[in-house]
This record gives sequence, C-alpha cells and structure tokens, in this order.
Amino acid sequence: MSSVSEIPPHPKGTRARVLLTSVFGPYAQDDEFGSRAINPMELYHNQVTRAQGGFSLRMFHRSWGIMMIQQNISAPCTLLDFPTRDAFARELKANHYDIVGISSIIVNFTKVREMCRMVRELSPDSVIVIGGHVAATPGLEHMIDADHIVRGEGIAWMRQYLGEDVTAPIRHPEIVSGLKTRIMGINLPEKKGGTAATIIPSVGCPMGCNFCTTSAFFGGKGKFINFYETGDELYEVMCQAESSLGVQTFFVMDENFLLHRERAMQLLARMKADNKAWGMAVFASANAIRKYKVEELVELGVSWIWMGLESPHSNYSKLRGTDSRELTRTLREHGIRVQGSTIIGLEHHTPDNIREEIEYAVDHGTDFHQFMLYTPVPGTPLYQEMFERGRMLEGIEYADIHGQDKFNFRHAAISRDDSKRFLDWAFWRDFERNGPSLYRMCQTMLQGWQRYKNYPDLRVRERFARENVKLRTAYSAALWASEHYFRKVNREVSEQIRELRRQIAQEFGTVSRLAANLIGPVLLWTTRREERRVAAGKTYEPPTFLERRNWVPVAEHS
Ligand code: B12
Ligand code: SF4
Repeated sequence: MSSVSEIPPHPKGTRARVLLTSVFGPYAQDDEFGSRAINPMELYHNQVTRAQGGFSLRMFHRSWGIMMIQQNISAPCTLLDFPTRDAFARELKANHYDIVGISSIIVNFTKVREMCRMVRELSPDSVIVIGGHVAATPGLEHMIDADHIVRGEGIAWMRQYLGEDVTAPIRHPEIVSGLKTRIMGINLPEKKGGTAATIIPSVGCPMGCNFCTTSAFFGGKGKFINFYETGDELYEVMCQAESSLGVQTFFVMDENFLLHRERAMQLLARMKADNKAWGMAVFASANAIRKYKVEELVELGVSWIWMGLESPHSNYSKLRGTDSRELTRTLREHGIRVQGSTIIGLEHHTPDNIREEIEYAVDHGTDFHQFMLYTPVPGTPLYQEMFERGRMLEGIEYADIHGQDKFNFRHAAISRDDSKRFLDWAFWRDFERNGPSLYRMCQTMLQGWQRYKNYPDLRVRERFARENVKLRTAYSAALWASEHYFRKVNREVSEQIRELRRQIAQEFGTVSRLAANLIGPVLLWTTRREERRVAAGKTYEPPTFLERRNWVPVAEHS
C-alpha cells in the first residue's frame, strides 16, 4: 500500500493529465463483472425502501470522493462518473492520460480489475492509481495490474503525487446531493436549489464499531480526518453552496457530525447571526445526539438524522445508556425525520430471538429503516477476528459481499439461507407495520410544524414553513393515493394514513384537500403502473457524467 510520504511524485507534476473515474455500469443487473440486480447504484432502493414497491424512493448519488480530489488538484483533470465500458474506453483513447485514478468499493473489485486491464491495453503509458474502500482488500496488489493502491484519504495522496502543497486548505466542490429522484412512478422535477447540497466535513469515525469499514479505512477507533475543523470554516463552505447552488438544505456527509459539539455550536452561532434558516440531514450516533437539547438540534436546522440502532442487546458504546425508541419518538415529535439502521445477524441472534429483535427495531417507527446483514468486510476488526477464528466462508465473490443478500461468514446459529430470509422479512415487516416511508415522513413533518409554527426563532418557523409547502400540496396528493392503495391490502395502514390526511386538512384547509382530490388519483395510477414495470424487470441506472477542470486539449498541452 502507498502512504503519502513514500511515493516519489509523478515526473510531470501538475502538468500530468489526470483521469479520475468510478467503476463502469450498468449496475442493477447480474453480470460477469460483478454487477448484481440486488445491489443497484441507489441508496434507498438498495438498502432502505427496497420492499416498498412503487413507494420506494429511487435516487442516485455522485461519487463524492473523486469529486473532492478533482477540486483539490491543479493538474488538468477529467472526472468520469458512472461511465459505461465504452465511454471509459473512448475517454482513454481520446486523451492521453498520464494518470488514471479508479475509485471503487470492495463489491466492485472485478470491475476495477477489468478497468486496469483496459488501461494497460488502451493507454499503456498511464500510471494506474486505485483508491477508495477497495484498497482495503487483502492482497489487492497481486490481484490487479495497478501501480499504486491508496489506502485512506486521497486528496493528500494525490496532491503529494503531483508535487502540490498537501496542507493547502480543502476546496469543497459543488455537489447536488441526489439526482434523478423518482417515487410513486413519477420523476421529481430537478430545479435549481430543489435538492440539498452535500457537504463533507470529514472522513472516518472515531467510534470504531467493529464491523464499520468507514471507520476502519480512515484509521479506526479514535481516528478521523477533518477537512474543516471549525464551525466558521463549515459556515463559509455552506454559504458558497447556498449561493452557487441556490440551496437552503444540506446533506452533511460526516459519519458522526453531532459528535463534534463545539464545531456544531459555532456553526449555529453563525447561522443565527446571519439569519440562516437552513435545514440539515446528518448522520449521528445516539450518544452524540444526547449531547444536545432537542431545541438545539432544531435550531441548528437538523431535519433528518441517520442513526444506528443495531440491537437492544448489542454492546456498542454509541448506544450505551440510550433508549433508542424513546429517542426516536422525541425526535419525530420535534419534526426530525429519523432513518434507523439495524443489523441482522449479530452474534447473539438466533432463529428463536431474531423475530423479536426485528419487531423491536420495527417498533421504533422510524421514518426510514435500513436493514443490513452483519458482514465482516476486509479491513475491519470484525473481519480480522472472524478470519483468525476460521469463520470466513470460502468461495464467496467480492461482488456478493454487500450485506443485502446472504452471510459471508459462518454464524453461530443462523444459516446463510436463513440470513436472507430474516433480512427480507425485516424489510417486509417494517413496511407492513409502519406503511410507506413517505407517509411516515409526512407524519413527522406535521408534528414539527405544529410544535414550532409559533417558535420565537424566526429562522426555525421559516424552515418548517418552507418544508411544509409540499405537505400541503404534493404530499397531500401522495397520501390520498397511499390511503387508497392500502385499502385492500393493509386496512390498518390505510386507516392511519386517512387519519393523518384528516389532520393535514384541518391544519391547511382547502389547498391540501384540492391537491389530494385532483392529483391523488393520478399518483395512484402511476404507482400501480410503476409496480407493473418493476415486476416486468425495469431497473434504473445513473447517467454518465464527464467533467473537466483545469483542462487543456491534448495538442496544446504536449
Ligand atoms: C454515498 C455512498 C454510496 C452511494 C454510491 C455513490 C457512488 N457514486 O458510488 C450509494 C448510496 C449508491 C452506495 C451504495 C453502496 N454502498 Co456505499 N457509501 C456511500 C457513503 C455513505 C459515502 C461515500 C462518500 O462519498 N464518502 C465521502 C468521500 C470523501 O469519501 P470516500 O468516497 O471514501 O473517498 C475518499 C477516499 O476513499 C479516497 N478515494 C476515493 N476514491 C479514490 C480514488 C483515487 C484514485 C484515490 C487516490 C483515492 C480515492 O479519497 C477520498 C477523499 O479522502 C459511504 C460511507 C462513507 N462515509 O464513506 C458508503 C460506503 C462507501 N458504501 C458501502 C457499501 C457496502 C455500499 C453498498 C454495497 C451498500 C449495500 N449493499 O447496501 C452499495 C454498492 C452499490 C454498487 N453497486 O456499487 C461501504 C463500502 C464498504 C467497503 N469496504 O467496500 C461504505 C464505506 C459504507 C459502509 N461503512 O459500509 N454507497
Ligand atoms: S458510529 Fe456508525 S460510523 Fe461510527 S464507527 Fe460506529 S457504525 Fe461506523
């Protein structure tokens, strides 16, 4: 593996032509390059709402790691995101690249191997650099034909390799957090400022849970790398995104944003001073959330929290001393949508207790719920332990180690086939008991509005009012459609949605009723049409992006 200091810089320095690319698609199909239909390039449909049929949230996210690197080097650089194999080959042939950087996670190992082969064939003078989580694969250097395998943070590595100042401040790229959003068979309009901006304050997480690759990859327990140390710095980055992208909301991609209270409170002070009514989606562990009064979170603009619930009997320090059900309820009562994350197949799970544990998870009534199999992934303490104890299963392809299918290790009590059955049951049960996530979100938003519509801080009132425009219009129509959809298949959920519709109508009056009655039937029809399409095999793929920075055409350059 290559650490920053031991690699001699590229001879051309910042004149080197760089191609940064993610692995090629298509992704949502079974193929010889390790794509799997069960593992699409989608966050929600892959691991959160996949059992919610036409109500599943469909959306793509760009490859932020290479966007960060491109923004922070001064060499001429092309970024290719979600290429096809042909697009990758075309780009290699059309422009002579000195360096080809490929970003990947472990599941996409076979694509990385193929892309290295293609570079050697089509652009034999290029230096191949591999980065991202795939670099944690044991023995990778013997399995692919690459020149450098970079473990951990890549901006510093690439700057050093190009002979640039490694300690220069980090410039944040403009990132629209999600794209091609689709739900109930409808593509949502993509207007400027309509989607949150992604902000990446740090990588890694100091909590160091034994299964966590994000933590392990950037140093493990106690370690993380801050791109922005202070609330002031973060505030400036957010102001830039606000003016360039026209956004008011931010997806803060930091595994444990709330853990750094001082930084968060400094950010809040700046927001208050400048009257910023921003909204924020964050990841946070339960023990970090408990460092704040709920009102502080609300004033900070936190409108969405992704929180690990794991299990009531697990021993993770992030959960210690917390009643996560109570916490979830409180957050939702304050208008904060909660995305829970539960692991299926922990060490203490057995066929006898797993259903009870899943019921407990489902009982949190979160807005969204991610379920994942307990999965020892190379590079983590859990993998090391399982490997040493001879419990890793042999012959499992990397393409199948993604936590959404079957175990990759020998569990003490649960078989591989049962692991899939329990996982699928968890998704199904959450949907059956709690209904579609869209409905749950509306419930949380209404509670937040009712609690904060007269709050003294104008910024907070403004934020809830902004969010609630949808509740009065599009979401009212979506709820009408949901209520009617569930009438025959799940009476209880249908009744609950009806009750929420009644409360919304009471709160917002004619507008919401009109929206529901006029647009609701259309959405019911599009939802059913979407379900037929998906049942017939329709899948979704992200579009290819090609972005150049500091670019000089080949002839001029050489
Ligand atoms: C956004 C995201 C996604 C997006 C993918 C977007 C995309 N275009 O690829 C979506 C939602 C689709 C997704 C899906 C999956 N994901 Co994902 N995802 C993430 C997430 C939350 C953020 C990634 C990110 O941008 N981080 C911030 C950037 C700055 O960090 P970074 O990408 O690591 O990049 C840094 C370094 O790695 C390095 N680097 C990266 N690329 C390169 C390239 C070069 C050349 C160099 C030198 C360096 C370098 O430098 C960067 C800056 O420091 C991470 C968790 C996390 N916090 O990182 C999980 C994570 C990457 N995902 C993971 C997994 C397992 C999956 C899924 C398999 C999930 C599943 N089954 O449910 C699927 C796979 C889909 C597929 N077919 O490939 C794992 C990877 C585990 C591993 N060891 O390989 C992670 C770490 C989550 C976890 N802890 O389990 N994911
Ligand atoms: S708290 Fe979350 S991000 Fe941090 S180490 Fe644990 S699982 Fe990983």
